[in-house]
This record gives sequence, C-alpha cells and structure tokens, in this order.
Amino acid sequence: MKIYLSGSIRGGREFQPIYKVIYKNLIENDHTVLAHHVASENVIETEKSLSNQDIYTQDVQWLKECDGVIAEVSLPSLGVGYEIAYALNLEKPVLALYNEERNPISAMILGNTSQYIIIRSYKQIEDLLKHVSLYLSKL
Ligand code: 6K6
Repeated sequence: MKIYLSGSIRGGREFQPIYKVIYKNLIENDHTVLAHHVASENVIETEKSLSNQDIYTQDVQWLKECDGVIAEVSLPSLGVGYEIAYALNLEKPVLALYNEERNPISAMILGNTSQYIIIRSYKQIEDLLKHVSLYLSKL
C-alpha cells in the first residue's frame, strides 16, 4: 500500500521520533511511504532547497496517489490539518493519532464525523503501532 505519512514540520519537530517509529513500521511491513521526510531528523535543513510551491505541488500529488493517510496530530500544524482535510475530500481513509497527554487536540479533528477518518489516542508506542496495524489491515 502507498501510505502518506503526515506530521508536523513547521508546526514543531518534537514528535519526529514518533514519526520515525511509524515510518519504520510501515517500511518493515512492505508499504511505500509517501512524504516520508516528516520522519527525517534533517528535514528543516533539506527544506531550504525547495520552494513552498514545489512542496505543495508534490504533496498534493502524493495525496492523490496514496491509498491512505496516517497523520500524527499531537502538535498543531497547519500543514497536517490541511492534508487531512484534503485527503478526506478525496475520500481517502485517514488515521489520526495523538498522544493522550497532548490535549486539547483541535475540535476540527476530534469532532470530525467523516466516515473516512479514524481518530485514536495512544499512551505507549505499542498502542500507537496497534492502531496502525489495525488501520492497515482494513485498507
Ligand atoms: C523535502 C525533503 C525534506 O524536507 C523537504 C521540504 N519540506 C517539506 N517537504 C514535504 N512536505 C512538507 C514539507 N513541509 C511541509 N510539508 C507537509 O506539510 C508534510 O507532508 C507534513 O505532513 C506537513 C507539515 O506541515 P507544517 O505546517 O507543520 O510544516
């Protein structure tokens, strides 16, 4: 499956290690990860060589191509929120994950009643990976 991995970049990098755990799990299970740079330690440096428009155009193309989106939403990120809304409009299945200690998450996520979004909290990495595995098994 082609999975679009969505996580905060300019909204803050505190959860990058979590994005990396998700990324590695997807690769180990033979999925293709689109927009994998969110998992990279050096994304802010790499970003300097790309224009905002190049980033937008590429990411929208990947959202159109993907089979599903896994979004880590613990940090408030305009880009992640935009990607979730864009994917839902394309009727792509979205899994939104957040650390249960990071409340309050936006009502536009927690209150979203779209049939295409699953919202799950986690405490431990093991919980997060169980949510990922269950989501993937239903794609
Ligand atoms: C390329 C390689 C490494 O870094 C880059 C350039 N930056 C971005 N590349 C790709 N996607 C990006 C980049 N900056 C933001 N995004 C998208 O927005 C990602 O897909 C993230 O899921 C989301 C993060 O949004 P912000 O608002 O937190 O930056």
